[in-house]
Amino acid sequence: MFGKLKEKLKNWAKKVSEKVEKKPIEEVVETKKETLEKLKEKSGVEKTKPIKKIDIRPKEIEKPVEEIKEPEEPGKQSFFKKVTSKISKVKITEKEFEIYKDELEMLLLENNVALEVAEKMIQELKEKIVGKELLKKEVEGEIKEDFKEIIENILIEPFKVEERIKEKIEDQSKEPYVILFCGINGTGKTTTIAKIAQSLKNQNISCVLAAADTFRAASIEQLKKHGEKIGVNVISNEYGSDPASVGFDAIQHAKKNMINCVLIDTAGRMHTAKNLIKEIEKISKVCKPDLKIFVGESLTGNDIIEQVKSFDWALGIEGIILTKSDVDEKGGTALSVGYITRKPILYLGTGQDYDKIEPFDKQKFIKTLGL
Ligand SMILES: Nc1nc2c(ncn2[C@@H]2O[C@H](COP(=O)(O)OP(=O)(O)O)[C@@H](O)[C@H]2O)c(=O)[nH]1
Ligand SMILES: [Mg+2]
Repeated sequence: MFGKLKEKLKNWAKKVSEKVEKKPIEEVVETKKETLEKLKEKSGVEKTKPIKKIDIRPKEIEKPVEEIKEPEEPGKQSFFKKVTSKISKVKITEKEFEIYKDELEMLLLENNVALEVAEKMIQELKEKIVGKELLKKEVEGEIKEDFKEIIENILIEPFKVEERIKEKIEDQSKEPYVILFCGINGTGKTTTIAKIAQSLKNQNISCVLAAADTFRAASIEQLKKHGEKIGVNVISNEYGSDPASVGFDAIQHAKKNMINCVLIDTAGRMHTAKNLIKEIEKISKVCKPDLKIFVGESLTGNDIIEQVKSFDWALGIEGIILTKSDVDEKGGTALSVGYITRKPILYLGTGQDYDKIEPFDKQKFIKTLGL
């Protein structure tokens, strides 16, 4: 899962680190000179005086030695050693960053990170790293740490769907919690509904499924089959019947039978098909869902952003499920879609079986990227 982005980010950080280490000697000398100049300024010694005559005690050095993170024996470090540990530091200049930047941008774009997000990541990385004094061996780790922080800020924190359902059960309104699923054909809506129904059942939350995809051949049978396997009722009508009324019937069934949750399956529709988008707007108006979830494929790349924007515009989406992340080698979609839409990713679909769904976890995602 997401192996390509992980690999590429790792390689990039390594390459930058190696290139910085192999800086032309003049630049390293420059850095040494600068560091020394600073030290001299701090200590109030005239620049013309030879270095060996500089008389400064450890307390006068700008940063304490501990911050340099060089292994040392306490109390035994000579003044000379302290100076050399300082001067072995490197800095990535703005000019250098510009050279590495293009490669980073390319690898992000190639791995489904949208341009807007790639640009934001690069800008933030630049602010964090350019001009920062680092020991050579620290460069790679610093880049990874910076990426981690950047991604943490980019992704929206998801909420827990079960908790929302439980809140509604506890407020004793006797109304079921209704979730409407939307998205284009074949993304995995029906399968995801079955997975969520199974997961809710495991948590003693009762649910009923509404077969409101009355359009696609065999869709009703598909949902019924899932219902039978999981042991959950499916409310359906004829093919071609009004999907909003199927949703409505399922809600009535839930109210009558004290069922906690209604999951409404809908027909896939292209986000560009205005009449079908109108149809799902009607389902939403009739069924008044507590939660509207967009289901999209992790593999899709930039197109998913256009899809979710259209559904959001028509319905007001509150969360996203990314399916097929198990077969997504890239990983950038997850990074982009949440940031651009400002909607949280709630779950990742990780396979075809009922248990192959995971609540989206930012920290876990960051770890998957090797950061
Ligand atoms: N590998 C993988 N396949 C999935 C996942 N979710 C759904 N699928 C498959 O995607 C195909 C389409 O799913 P379906 O639920 O019918 O999509 P729908 O048209 O949106 O309802 C089916 O073959 C599913 O088994 C997933 O997370 N991983
Ligand atoms: Mg379906």
